[in-house]
Amino acid sequence: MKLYYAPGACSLAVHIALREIGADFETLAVDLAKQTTADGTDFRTVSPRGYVPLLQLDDGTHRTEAAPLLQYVADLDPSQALIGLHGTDRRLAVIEWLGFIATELHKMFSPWLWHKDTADSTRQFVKDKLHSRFEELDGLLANQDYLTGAFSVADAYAFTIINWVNFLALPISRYSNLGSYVRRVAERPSVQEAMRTEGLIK
Ligand SMILES: N[C@@H](CCC(=O)N[C@@H](CS)C(=O)NCC(=O)O)C(=O)O
Repeated sequence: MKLYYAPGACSLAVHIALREIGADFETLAVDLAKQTTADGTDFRTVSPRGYVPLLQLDDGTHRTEAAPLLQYVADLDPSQALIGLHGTDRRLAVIEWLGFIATELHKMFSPWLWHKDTADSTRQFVKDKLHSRFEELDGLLANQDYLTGAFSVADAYAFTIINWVNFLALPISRYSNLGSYVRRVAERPSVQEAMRTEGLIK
């Protein structure tokens, strides 16, 4: 498999999951602004939508969308520890969180907070929405280490998106449990390795 990624982008979640399960894969960085890959390919020829994550499977198939890719990677591990067995409450809970993160966090941050020309009123609306989501997560994480008890692909995704507060200089110190959670996830060897590979840490 080959993961097309941009450093620190939502593709980091899939990168973390691949490392968590010990998958055999390679990575290829994409410059999203220039739409070129590190080997000089026009990214649009690989991904007409022009976004990461994109996972090239061993038969050459290209697949996108962070939440489904996370489910796919978690299922590659026979134990399915990162998602839960089919038909279990844990699996439903993990998939529920993936949907929540994709629609209520990921697509709230992106594109609105990333673009300098987003209107101030829109920016404030997004920040207010995120505040209520962060408050909810902060309350939940007062009593548990991870979103569904044990670490799952939902945590890889949540960590990746919440970590954007550091790029955007958004304060999260008021959400102390959420801050501890981000640090807890960041300490996992898979996360350290993925972030090092992406050049986010030394
Ligand atoms: N629907 C896609 C969206 C992925 C997405 O927004 N990727 C961003 C990085 S986090 C990107 O590549 N943006 C560049 C672009 O859209 O041109 C998903 O959920 O995976």
